[in-house]
Amino acid sequence: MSTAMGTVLMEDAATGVSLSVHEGVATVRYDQPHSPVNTLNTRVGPVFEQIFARIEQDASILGAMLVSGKADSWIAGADIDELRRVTSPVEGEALSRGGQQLLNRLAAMPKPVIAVIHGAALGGGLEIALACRYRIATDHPKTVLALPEVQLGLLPGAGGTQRLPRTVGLQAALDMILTGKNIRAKKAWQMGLVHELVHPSILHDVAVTRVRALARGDALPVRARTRGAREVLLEDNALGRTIVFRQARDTVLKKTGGHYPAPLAAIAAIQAGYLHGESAGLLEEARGFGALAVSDVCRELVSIFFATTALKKDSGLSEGVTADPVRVRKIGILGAGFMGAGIATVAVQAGTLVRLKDASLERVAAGWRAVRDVLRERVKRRQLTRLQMDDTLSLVGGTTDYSGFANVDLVIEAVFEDVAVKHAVLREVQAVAPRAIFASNTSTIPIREIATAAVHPEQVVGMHFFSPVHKMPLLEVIVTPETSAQTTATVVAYGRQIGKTVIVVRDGPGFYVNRILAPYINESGKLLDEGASIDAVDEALVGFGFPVGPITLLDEVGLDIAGKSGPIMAAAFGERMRPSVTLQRIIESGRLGRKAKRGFYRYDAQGKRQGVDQGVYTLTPASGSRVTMGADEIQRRTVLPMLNEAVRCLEDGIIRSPRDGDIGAVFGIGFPPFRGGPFRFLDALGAVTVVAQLDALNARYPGRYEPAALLRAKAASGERFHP
Ligand code: 3H9
Repeated sequence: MSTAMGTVLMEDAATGVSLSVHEGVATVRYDQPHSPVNTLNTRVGPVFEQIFARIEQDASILGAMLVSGKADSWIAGADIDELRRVTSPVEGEALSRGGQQLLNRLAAMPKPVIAVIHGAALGGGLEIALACRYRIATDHPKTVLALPEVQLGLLPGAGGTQRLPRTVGLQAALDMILTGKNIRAKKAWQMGLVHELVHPSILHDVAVTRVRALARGDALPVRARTRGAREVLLEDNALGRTIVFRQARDTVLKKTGGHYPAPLAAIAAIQAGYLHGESAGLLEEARGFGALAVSDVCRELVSIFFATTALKKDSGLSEGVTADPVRVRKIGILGAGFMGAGIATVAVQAGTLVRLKDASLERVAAGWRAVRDVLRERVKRRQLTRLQMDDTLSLVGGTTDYSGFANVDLVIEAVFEDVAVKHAVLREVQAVAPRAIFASNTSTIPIREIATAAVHPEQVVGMHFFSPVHKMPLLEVIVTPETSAQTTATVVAYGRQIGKTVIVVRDGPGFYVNRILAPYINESGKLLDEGASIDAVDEALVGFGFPVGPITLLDEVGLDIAGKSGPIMAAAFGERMRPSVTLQRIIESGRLGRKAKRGFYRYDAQGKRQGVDQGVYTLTPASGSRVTMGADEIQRRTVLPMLNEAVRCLEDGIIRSPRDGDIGAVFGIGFPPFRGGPFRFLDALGAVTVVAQLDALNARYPGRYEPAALLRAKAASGERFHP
């Protein structure tokens, strides 16, 4: 059969792989059926194998190009769903060996095969490209290259640990493999990861020319990778490399607290390649891949990947309810402070027009500068051009009145946390923009209470962003019984448009994230009441896997802010949320935390943290007398109430599912990703064990550790939260 692409030589409908040839240049096209992306699975491997054999044997073929049939993505790596069904290290190792052999074959092809990349080339996808003779990519924002395996608790298992360092240098490869970060097309070209960048419109034609040239044996113009003095000094000799590997290991251990085995296994595989040659490196890579594929950490990280993916498609509406989201083109933001400016920053980057309103022009200007500073930083990192920055900044307009609000689709308020102030702005907004959705970014006031001032309560909703907005991935959308389906659908869709992972929760004090945080923070304070030391508490919880300890978190958030929410939570939930004496006294003492350079810790003039402020101990009921508490005890006393509260939120219908509860905790407060989230962690511990531990604590501290009824029910039935 002949098509525009030439004569089709082979076609496998089941995998979507085809081989065609046109005037000597073959095209291997991958278009996986029923899937938005191309993945590598055990079915497609043998088909590629046959195609490579055909290319080699067919005298009419000079060389080939490997292209994707998907509009904007190349190959997204191994099929993660298939990987999670691996049951033994031996099986995982065999999978990796299979991938390595296929790509070794590709790399050894006497005829040139080139990777023609438009869209994401990730994991095994990039490993295929690395095995090709030449890589040509489009200079397009959708074209990104990465080895994100460590983010799934894995290592690149199809030769990536060997080919990448030889392609881009050891340190650049370590950086990519140990972080999994995306490399944009231009950077990929600068670092030598791809040979050539072209505009998408000429990709095909240039690729054909390159195949012909390579087949003729012509040398192609290759951009010589500039190697800095550091690279030459450290990478070209064994001693220098030993230093690089040691530093990489130290950095990984410092960053991960030893909780993530994948980066260390990747380093071991890369090092084995340098020390004993590529074959030894590949063996180590496959061994590491097999062991990691069945590890608990991998299982939890993969669960987070699938939960996040599922949330991308979730409308946020209850089952059976449908509503079309309104397209949000222009928004108003009330309050140009830290949060307001942060929201404006993410909004304009998604192309939304923003009206930023505050009481004075000075404040509006300060908000505008905050947006500009984030964009400038992106220019500095070459993620944005100056022109793009100027275009983006021009989307922010400032005002001290409601001018320009008449046609906004959505207003987000980030004004002072006072219900009277919220009511006033809500009334004003509904007068000037009656059709706009009104979203509150409050973290403490129930949305229902705010909505009492509304003419259109169905248009009132909560959008709880986390600080700093441009970095924190979560958005908690809070709905009241009166919030309309269209309001919810619109806000959820918009949250996603600005790059957030969105969970929809029901209204209630603290919503979800702050509610589960409250008993954890309070119990940490109570440990201080009993004489535990501040650093012991923080260290125990960093040891558990939180990014910072609870006492540090209080200093970071601000003690005044924590002081506001404490009484609200205690009024709503009683004993188990009552703030500790130490917490109350430290707030009364006027300490504000890091922002005022005075909190539980001391800070220098630049705001850099020094040590614990020993003066704080005189404020504790233990009045300076100290007790030694083990990390285990500290973790049990603080983490169990957080898990218990998460179950109560599920029981009360605050969250819709354990999945949302896990994602909210991981993305909102940094609950250790390798533990999968509160519900997955509960499943791992077993409800019976947790109930027994809570009962024992509750006997010692009545009313604070009473297990949630649903948790008891799970313990009795033996059911898990996740299937
Ligand atoms: C690896 O490669 C190991 C090798 O080194 C060694 C092998 C021996 N597998 O995110 P989206 C699905 S490890 C299975 O909504 P986007 C996804 O679940 C792998 N499924 O789209 C969803 O399915 P559904 C390393 C995958 O445009 C649909 O595609 N690779 C995979 O926002 C759409 O996804 C990675 O870690 C996969 N690899 O983002 C890349 N990829 O429609 C992981 C996607 O049924 N993937 N799906 O809900 C991503 O980062 C993003 O999905 C991507 C697209 C950027 C590709």
